[in-house]
Amino acid sequence: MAENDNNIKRGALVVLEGLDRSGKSSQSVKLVSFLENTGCAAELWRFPDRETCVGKMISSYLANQSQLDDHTIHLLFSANRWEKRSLMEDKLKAGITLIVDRYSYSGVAFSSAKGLDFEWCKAPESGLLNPDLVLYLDVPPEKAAERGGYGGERYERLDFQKKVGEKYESLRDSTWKIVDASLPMEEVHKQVKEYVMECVLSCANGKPLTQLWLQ
Ligand code: Z5A
Ligand code: MG
Repeated sequence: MAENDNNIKRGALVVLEGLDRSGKSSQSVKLVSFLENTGCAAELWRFPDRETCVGKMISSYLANQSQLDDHTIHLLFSANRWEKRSLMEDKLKAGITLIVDRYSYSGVAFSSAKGLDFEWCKAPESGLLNPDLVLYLDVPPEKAAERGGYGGERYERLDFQKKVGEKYESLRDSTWKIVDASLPMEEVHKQVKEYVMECVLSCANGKPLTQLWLQ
């Protein structure tokens, strides 16, 4: 795909990011059903996609059932996105909006919080599809830790989550909208769907599909 693809009428690529337990998966599900109810074609995607061969290796690592070098797991997360890139492009061009639960920003924020070089972490993500909108669900790590299920997988520690939050801050750009995710779920949904509707309409009217972090 050329960098300056025509102003094609297409679906929107919407990414949800945020600390663990910030509510990304809950809001992604609500968004897709809201879009479907308004007659807009939409699909729910998530990374890691644990169904592929690469995804199964990631899943075993996250559950502490296997050990991998930090660089290796970083590249596996990235490969897991690359293996889905052309399908994502086809869906968007077919007019389907993709609501994506975590993307490249999680990859860079988590790996650089472990101590890997920030720019090195961004490099393998370069050339993936650029989201039209990144919804960052902003919640203090202490508050997220009080929510259900925290502590089960690798990375779910308060000190580490604070570092991840700092790395996310360095990744913000003009596609990001910061959402107050400490509010009750329905309030968060209200904010999120307004941003998404505006984005879906602008993509339906025609918008180039661009690539992430190209030099
Ligand atoms: N990772 C990485 O290192 N590199 C990469 O490239 C990628 C990921 C893509 C697995 O991710 C790990 O992989 C993750 C980053 C790393 N780190 N860890 N650990 P995952 O997406 O599979 O993680 P998860 O198990 O789905 O958890 P999560 O995403 O962190 O949670 P969430 O989706 O943000 O939250 P939720 O499941 O919607 O809600 C959590 C709980 O809070 C639940 O009980 C809700 O009912 C409750 N909740 C949600 N919203 C609210 C509000 N507003 N108020 C009160 N309670 C709420
Ligand atoms: Mg989730």
